[in-house]
Amino acid sequence: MYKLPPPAGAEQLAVYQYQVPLADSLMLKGMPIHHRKGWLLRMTGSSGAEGWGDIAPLPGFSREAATEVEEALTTLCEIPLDEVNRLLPHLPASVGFGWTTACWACAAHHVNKPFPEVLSDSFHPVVSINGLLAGTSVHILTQATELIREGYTCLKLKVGRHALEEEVALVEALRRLGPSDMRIRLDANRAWSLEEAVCFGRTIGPKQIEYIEEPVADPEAFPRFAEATGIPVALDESLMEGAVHSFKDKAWVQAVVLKPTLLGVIRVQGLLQEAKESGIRVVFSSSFETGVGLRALIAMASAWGEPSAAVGLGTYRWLATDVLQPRLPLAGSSVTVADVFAHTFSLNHAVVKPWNPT
Ligand code: OSB
Ligand code: MG
Repeated sequence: MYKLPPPAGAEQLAVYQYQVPLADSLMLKGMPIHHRKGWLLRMTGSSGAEGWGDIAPLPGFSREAATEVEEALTTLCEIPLDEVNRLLPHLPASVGFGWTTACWACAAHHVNKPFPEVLSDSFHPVVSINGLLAGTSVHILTQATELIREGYTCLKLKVGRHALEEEVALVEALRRLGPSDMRIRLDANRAWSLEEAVCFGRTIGPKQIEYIEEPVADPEAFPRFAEATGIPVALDESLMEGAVHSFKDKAWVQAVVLKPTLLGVIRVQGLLQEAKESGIRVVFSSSFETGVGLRALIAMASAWGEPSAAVGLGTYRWLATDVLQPRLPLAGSSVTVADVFAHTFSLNHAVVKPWNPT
């Protein structure tokens, strides 16, 4: 089921650099960012086939710094392309993601198939998306009203950022706003102590709460949180650290949040296998990639994900401008996969420039 990229027929690699403005500033581990910066790879094959990849390390979340990405890109530009796969385990995660997905996209173009078909013999034709809520309470309620009107049935709320009582009130307001079968995902990004998390969890109760990502600073306390509150946990940051070993007999783990830009493609494939063996859900999610990266994530989610798990691709609305024009057709609560891959686009040269090794 899982294939590593065959760079067969890949002949040429070109690298670009981009900087796109955000519509709303992003708070990443307490640091505001106003632009998304990254690199694009263009792989060209012997048949004229072309595939693009997005390399978008996320400040505060990715392990690699921009200088390490540029070093790796310099190496990619210097060595024969058919030697890159051997290096894959040693490349920074975001570079491995960009490289692999550019190869897959090029292979898809070469055989004239939609991208997801390169990953699996069958794929889900429609992928549903969780609406992402962040910011002030007023802003969150405005966003939520809009998303519910657009048909979103799964909303993800960032918590651990404001006073506990305010966030309890927010969850209760969301329950009143949406239909009774609407699911709510929470994400504390480890902001709470166990006492705070348990107090919050007991006050809101498990109704409609699908899971909470990373409730407390210490992953060892996740099972105690779940036991005390009845709210299951999803793993995100813990996967980067390898803080939780094996999912067997861990009933408190509801899902793993797979972010290929942060984890790299090799690790994602290993986690998929492990999750499948343990009956744990996988939720493919973005790390604020551009349209190029999101296409690849949609391909992975539709080929390898579960049809019932809404994916974490609600980040696209944060980009005020994309590297692709026109933008991807990603406006509603679900994506029709065929539409995304039928979409022809050109590069938005206002935000993308050629990049050369230094
Ligand atoms: O904490 O889940 C996170 C994006 C980048 C970095 C960290 C996170 C996120 C998301 C992705 O929230 C969007 C989603 O999961 O819906
Ligand atoms: Mg998270």
